[in-house]
Amino acid sequence: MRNFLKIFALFFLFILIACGGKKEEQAATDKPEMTGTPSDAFVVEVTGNDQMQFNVKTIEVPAGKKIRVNFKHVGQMPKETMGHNFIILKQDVDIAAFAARAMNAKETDYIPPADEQNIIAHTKLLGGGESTSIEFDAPPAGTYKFMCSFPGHYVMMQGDFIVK
Ligand SMILES: [Cu+2]
Repeated sequence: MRNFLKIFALFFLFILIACGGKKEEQAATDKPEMTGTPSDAFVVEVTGNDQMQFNVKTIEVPAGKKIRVNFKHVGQMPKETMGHNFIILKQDVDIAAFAARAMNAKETDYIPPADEQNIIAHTKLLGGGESTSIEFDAPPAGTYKFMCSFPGHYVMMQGDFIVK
């Protein structure tokens, strides 16, 4: 009987410790989420894959809002051969001409420095499994082009970014 009580007490202690540890762990992982992004941003989830495709052809966002784009490369290929970025161009920019200039800008992740003025927002270049986030103010209402500027990708990897 004594032994039984001892074991029971040990068991009870073990549960206490286990639960205590779990609670602490949860609190630690909860923290970044609570202090992370401002809650007023409109969130858009975009992915790119090894088949050279975005998950969306059209993105609609509200005007006058802060926009957060969570961008993830859901493939496995490295960024040297299947890199993806997410770029929103200003309205008067020719997407084919921009893509042609971008091809020569490997050192800057295919964002030509001289073209920064033609871009509303862009992410860095990702390889398979990587992800990133950007935040920016929604441009004035209208339809914009989004694209990936990795050489040859824009033909398949583009769509409309609509602000209304
Ligand atoms: Cu791409």
